[in-house]
Amino acid sequence: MLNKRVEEALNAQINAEFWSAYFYLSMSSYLAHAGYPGFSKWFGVQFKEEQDHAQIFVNYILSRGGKVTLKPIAEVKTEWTSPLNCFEETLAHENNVTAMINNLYSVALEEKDFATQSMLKWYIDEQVEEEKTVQDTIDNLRLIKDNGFGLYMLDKELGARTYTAPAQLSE
Ligand code: OFO
Repeated sequence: MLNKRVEEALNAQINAEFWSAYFYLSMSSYLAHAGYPGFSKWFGVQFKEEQDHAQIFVNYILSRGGKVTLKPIAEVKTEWTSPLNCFEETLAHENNVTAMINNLYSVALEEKDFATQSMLKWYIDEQVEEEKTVQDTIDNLRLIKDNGFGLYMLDKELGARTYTAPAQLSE
């Protein structure tokens, strides 16, 4: 049976993951409208991954006999100033998500919930990867600045990103 405090923290994280999905769908839409199909596609994949993150938490709560409680998803912004601005805000957001996952892990530690600690390890590793990819893209965009050809090439490169379902959801 799932500890109540852990259950509450996991439910809060489901809401945060759906907010992330909503945030990235909004960025994807902004970038498509601004004429960057590749960056838009990259954020479209991000949108799907965030829904997966939420789904994995839902499945996990249910597998432990817990109750899933879905709360309203807060509004997201719809305007940015450039692809760089989008990636900078993405990094700031992912830093916050990392802090939330770390906090969740602390709750599981305090409550001696070893199964939750074990499942959270995947998220901890995932955050390292997310932050690195976004930081690398920010570095590239800062080098390129307003160079049209550079932006065109990076847009093409990031547009090659494809979605793969995580192992936990692929059966
Ligand atoms: Fe769910 O990792 Fe990004 O937010």
